Amino acid sequence: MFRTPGTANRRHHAHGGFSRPALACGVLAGALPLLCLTIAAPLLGCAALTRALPPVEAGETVAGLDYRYYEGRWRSIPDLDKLQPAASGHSEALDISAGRRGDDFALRFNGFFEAPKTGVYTFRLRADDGACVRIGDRCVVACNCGRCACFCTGDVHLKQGTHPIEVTYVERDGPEALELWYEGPGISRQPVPASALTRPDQGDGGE
Ligand SMILES: [Ca+2]
Repeated sequence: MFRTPGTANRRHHAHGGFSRPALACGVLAGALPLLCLTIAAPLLGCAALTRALPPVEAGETVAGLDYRYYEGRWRSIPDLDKLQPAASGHSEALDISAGRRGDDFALRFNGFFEAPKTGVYTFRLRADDGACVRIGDRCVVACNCGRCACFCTGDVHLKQGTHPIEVTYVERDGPEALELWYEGPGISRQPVPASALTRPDQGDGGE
């Protein structure tokens, strides 16, 4: 049974059970950055989940994701469009070891997510310190959890096929973590496997 679209960005504790409603603690990113917070989807310009996103023509793809790495000290995910990456490359999946140091960096992963069937997909995100997942033009889930072990959850209605995915991540200090789980039509809750993620083939043979 899948939840009704439009209930994006709920917050759960890592070991099961619902926390207080997400909006009860939803604030703009950065306002209280070290507390466990869920960012209300509308505040991030997230579209209502009312229609299935159509797939895109991805062309030739290979396994993995493209990433860009940024250095700086931020309390929440910065506007990476305004920043120059310090490095870039490819990763097999959402691998934050692409960061070149332990603290004060951000990563942006881009590629494609393969939806094997049309339906509602639920994504569960845990990030230390913060992260945001976009699919197509939708902000699916975002959290600015700091060091707490909670998952933020969001839904997106996808048509079968290939969809652009972007995951941004920021690490300020202390431990770091990024986990993305999903469930959907015919898919039980599990970490998003590398096999569901691809990137454009840039003629490097996937290297
Ligand atoms: Ca951290």
